[in-house]
Amino acid sequence: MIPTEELKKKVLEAENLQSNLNEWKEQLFVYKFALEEINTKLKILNEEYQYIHNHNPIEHMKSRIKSPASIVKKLQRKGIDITIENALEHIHDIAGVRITCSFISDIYTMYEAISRQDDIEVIRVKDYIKHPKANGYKSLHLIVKIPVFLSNHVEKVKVEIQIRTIAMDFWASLEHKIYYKFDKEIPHELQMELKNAAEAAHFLDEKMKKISDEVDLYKLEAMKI
Ligand code: 0O2
Repeated sequence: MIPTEELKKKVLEAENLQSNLNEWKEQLFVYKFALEEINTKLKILNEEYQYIHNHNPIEHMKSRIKSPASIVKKLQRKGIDITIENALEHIHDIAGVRITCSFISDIYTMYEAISRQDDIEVIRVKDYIKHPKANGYKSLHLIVKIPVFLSNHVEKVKVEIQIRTIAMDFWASLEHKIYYKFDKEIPHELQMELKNAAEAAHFLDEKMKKISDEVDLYKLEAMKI
């Protein structure tokens, strides 16, 4: 049984949190505009690439604003006081875009194209493809800052861009579900199986790229005839 005083404290904390979350919603609207700008930029890059190289580097794109409740959980996980100022400073993925590409080479094509844009400032790169996480997770994570032009000022807004292949994405979505199903304590045998699956996904990425390159060679040969 929870003692009455402790229970009262918990109810008060929950009430404070709820009122914080409602205030936060108003502060987060600028992230929506940042996502709209990034989405437009990525769409243009993809179409231009298709026009010039006859190939779409982006298979699909998904963007989201992190819910205030998830922001609070992440602050708690990091051991940081729950304030909107801390959220804006320490949570880098309040606005997030996930780009899914066909091939690993497309991931770096997109990364370079994004970095070349004058108004985008890349402030952090985590390359989990060259340096996968111990569980097998692979993806390229960028934190960028993009200016949002409001009526009386310009705000530089942080956006997290995750770029991965379809195979990496398949693996990550399943791993994410398993992680939460086992309340973040995945049994050792399953961890090993996931690691093997990540290697299989990487093998598939390399194999598909090889096949695609061979198809390009066939096309070139056919043009010579
Ligand atoms: P959710 O539920 O997806 O939103 P930092 O930015 O350094 O303060 P952070 O944000 O943990 O800390 O950095 P990192 O490593 O770049 O991870 C950001 C996001 O990448 C995570 O967000 C996940 O979406 C994804 N990610 C990272 N590691 C893994 C992993 O091992 N498996 C899977 N499936 N996804 C991963 P959140 O907020 O942690 O989670």
